[in-house]
Amino acid sequence: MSGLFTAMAIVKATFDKYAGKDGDKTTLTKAELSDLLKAEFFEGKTPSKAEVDEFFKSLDVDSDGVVDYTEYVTFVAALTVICNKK
Ligand SMILES: [Ca+2]
Repeated sequence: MSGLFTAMAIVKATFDKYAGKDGDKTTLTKAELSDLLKAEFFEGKTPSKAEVDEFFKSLDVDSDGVVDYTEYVTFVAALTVICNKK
């Protein structure tokens, strides 16, 4: 298994882990995104409501109130570009 494939599997598994919390595995709600950010990006610290709102707004491209897998993957890809620039 290549490193890139492993990375993609992790990206997908992370989405599934948080998206399934409310019974709908296809989308992330704001509460689920908050949990994901807290565990995966803020290392256990709770992000502020303003930070969650800002993340959610930038992820929810079509403004339907939930983040679907395509929107989430777009976000991860953007993060990868940012990391590459550093
Ligand atoms: Ca959306």
